[in-house]
Amino acid sequence: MPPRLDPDRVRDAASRFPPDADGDPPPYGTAGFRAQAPILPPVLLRCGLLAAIKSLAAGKMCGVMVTASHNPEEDNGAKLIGPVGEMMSPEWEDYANRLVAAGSDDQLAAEAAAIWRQEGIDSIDEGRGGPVGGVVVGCDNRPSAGLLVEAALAGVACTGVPVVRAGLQTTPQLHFRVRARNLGQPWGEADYYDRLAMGLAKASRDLVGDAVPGRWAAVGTDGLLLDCANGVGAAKAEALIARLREAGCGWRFDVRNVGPRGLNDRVGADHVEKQRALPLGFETVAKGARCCSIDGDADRLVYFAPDGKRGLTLFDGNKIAALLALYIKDALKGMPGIAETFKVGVVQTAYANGASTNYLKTELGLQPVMTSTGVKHLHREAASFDVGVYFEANGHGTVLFSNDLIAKLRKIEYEDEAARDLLAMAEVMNQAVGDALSGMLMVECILRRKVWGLKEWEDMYTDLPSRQLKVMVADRAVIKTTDAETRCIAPDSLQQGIDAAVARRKSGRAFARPSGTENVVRIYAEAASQGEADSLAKDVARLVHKLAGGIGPVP
Ligand code: 16G
Ligand code: MG
Repeated sequence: MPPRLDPDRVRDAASRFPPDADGDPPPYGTAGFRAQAPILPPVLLRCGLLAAIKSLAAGKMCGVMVTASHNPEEDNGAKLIGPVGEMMSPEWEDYANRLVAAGSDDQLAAEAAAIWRQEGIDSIDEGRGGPVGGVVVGCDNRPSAGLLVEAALAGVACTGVPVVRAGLQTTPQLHFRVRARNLGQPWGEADYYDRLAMGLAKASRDLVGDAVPGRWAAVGTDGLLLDCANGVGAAKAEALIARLREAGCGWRFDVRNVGPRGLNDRVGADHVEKQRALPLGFETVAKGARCCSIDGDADRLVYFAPDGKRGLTLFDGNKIAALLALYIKDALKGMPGIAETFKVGVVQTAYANGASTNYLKTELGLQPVMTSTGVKHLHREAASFDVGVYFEANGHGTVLFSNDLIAKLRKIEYEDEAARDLLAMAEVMNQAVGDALSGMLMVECILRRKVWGLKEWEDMYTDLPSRQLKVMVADRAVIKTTDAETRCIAPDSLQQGIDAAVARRKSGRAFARPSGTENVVRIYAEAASQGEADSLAKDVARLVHKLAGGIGPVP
């Protein structure tokens, strides 16, 4: 029977997963829905239903990932995945909000039918829509995942679209798999590990013609300690490492914080980046050891080295982006005459430390593009380049390669080593979304290829001292920003106040933006000294508190 929207099934499913009387449903935030798990079953039902409608409209597979990323274990959420492995467009975010706002069973059936019609699904024939895709549903390792996955599956079932239960997945794995499936490529979980392992073998030049012997062995650097935030990434990192071993890779990995309890609790990329503190379980790690942290759903990556005094040296998303961009620039030097025809770009947000932006400009001759916070914004911008590196300071990011460039590189790969290096990088770096595990392999590969320790990486540039604060407000929407969130246009006079505070500091820069995930206003400040960065952040926090209806004490 062809898929169809059965209003009775919608009503029936909605009555099995009714809205929670005590909690308002969350709005679609920066990266999907996130809330306390008990209020989410009706939201997941709606996400499943919407993904099924999207899949019918596109004639392709779509996905639902049940996760709340780096949030506490009691939270959960949903990330929706479109047919090219991308995050949903703003139009579909609106649809998602409409479905979630439909409180009663009848309202939901009516709203779903309206979207169904709006997308012209009844008039999509096999010729236009192609074969029906389906919806793949995955989840992280939160205890609430089981019920929420069932709710999502019930939503898909309202339409008769085929469903695939992917079980435990990292978010980037699920994005990768949706994209691969729709490109007609192998798309099982094992295919994900294969692609990364084979890509890495080529990137490290071990399995290609003019291999440098022993590249798989550690060159001048020891193994990597990996903090998995007690999340789903732990088991997946172990599976990946097992696949690397099979391929002959002898690199040493020490996988820690493998769960199942303590998800994101003083561990993981968010903790390391925001608190600048060692994750639990790393207290006795030797000074200077190469360590990295991923977050609860393994789409963020930061590196760090313990400083021997319970603190650390951080290698955040900007440092990772700089390393990747340098590697790409070096590869392009090996392709004179051709490289000039490629458009290489780096995308950052306002959180990028000024020193990183300066490095990209002055050392690499790149002009970084700034976007608003949130992977979807950076990803879209990066996709406009032939090679687009994007990273948020918090460790979300990847490197995208255009189809055009891949085709050009394939034509010359047999005679051109640099072309092979770039093609290998495109295999290692997840082309659907930022992926901590794939980023980690690429960083490891580059450090070994360059025979760099952390010291050399650290010395690429020195971050300006910075400080982040958050201000509790009654309604964060009173803050309105422009220019990729670098300037405030409301409330009145806030920006003038920030400008005056910045002008009083050497190399000062500061901004305030409403969070997309919590009801707070976030403040970022940097300056020539830590003291000035701290006092600048405090000044801006005071202004926001005063002009934007702050609640409680000024931070
Ligand atoms: C989400 C976003 C991340 C962004 C962060 C900002 C994705 C997959 N994740 O974690 O990109 O940096 O939100 O949070 O898009 P904020 O708006 O609360 O500062
Ligand atoms: Mg995450």
